[in-house]
Amino acid sequence: MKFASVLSALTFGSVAYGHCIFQKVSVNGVDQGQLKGVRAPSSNNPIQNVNDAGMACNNAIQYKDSNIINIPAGARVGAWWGHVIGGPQVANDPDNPIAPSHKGPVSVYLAKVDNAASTSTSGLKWFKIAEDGLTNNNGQWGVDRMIQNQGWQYFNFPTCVAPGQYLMRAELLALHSAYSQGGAQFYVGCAQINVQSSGTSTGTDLVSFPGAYQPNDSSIVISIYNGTVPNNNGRPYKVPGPAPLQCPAGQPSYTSTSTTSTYTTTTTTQQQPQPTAPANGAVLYGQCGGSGWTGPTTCQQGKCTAVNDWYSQCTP
Ligand SMILES: [Cu+2]
Repeated sequence: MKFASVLSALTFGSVAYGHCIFQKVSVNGVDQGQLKGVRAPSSNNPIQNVNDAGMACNNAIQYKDSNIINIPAGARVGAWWGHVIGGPQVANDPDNPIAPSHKGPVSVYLAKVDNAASTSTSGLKWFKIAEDGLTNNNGQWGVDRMIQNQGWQYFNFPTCVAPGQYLMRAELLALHSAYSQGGAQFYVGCAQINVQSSGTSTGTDLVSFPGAYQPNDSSIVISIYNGTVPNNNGRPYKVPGPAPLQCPAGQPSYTSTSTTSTYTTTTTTQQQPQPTAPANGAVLYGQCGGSGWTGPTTCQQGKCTAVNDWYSQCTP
């Protein structure tokens, strides 16, 4: 019946629209501002062709400024996703920050650039610095943790990344329709950052976007559901792309001793920031606990407050 088929087409269409856009960054709990230092499209449509040029930093960029976000190596960084620009599309939008059907991993990559505000996004060499895939025991994905954190995809910025400017690429891979080739949905966006660090690494396992992923990659063409449980049938899930950068053990985080950082990018002879010796407890806004955390559990300043199961932070 014609009416019924139109109706089901409409229903199917609306289901597919629970997409999202990467649109801001936080550094050690400090929100850097909506659309500040990021390159964002106005469309929340995914990319479904891994060879699309937009796999680097998305297509049809609508929002772009010349801000460059300072990130001290070792910081707790957040990438914020919303259903549309600004977050909810309607009041109590159930698809904000993304439709919960969109199970899958989230990742972060960096590419070293001369000028983060002006660089082209083609031809860059990227390395992965963070990923959050599937925890098998409960079928929870990186996307689920992002939703629990009100759109924030949190990760620890590696301590050993060399200072200077980078594009930081956030990637969210939705696997709900990934059972056939071309069904996986990639959401990507880039931020313009300046790393403050005493590290020396400019990455390992460098890849290109597009190029890093194959259309038939077993992490990209996959049925994640066992009945109604999205647990990949109890099997581990390998997040696509290379392994995240591993820093040598014992490298101290870059910490600024004052609230206004003295580090500046405008001087020609840059002062190297001096890493402080590992002190007693985490710095203010630093991480002080959470599942899997092996760092300090006390605070030099403030008190250690649990944000969620995975992250506790020193707050004033
Ligand atoms: Cu979608």
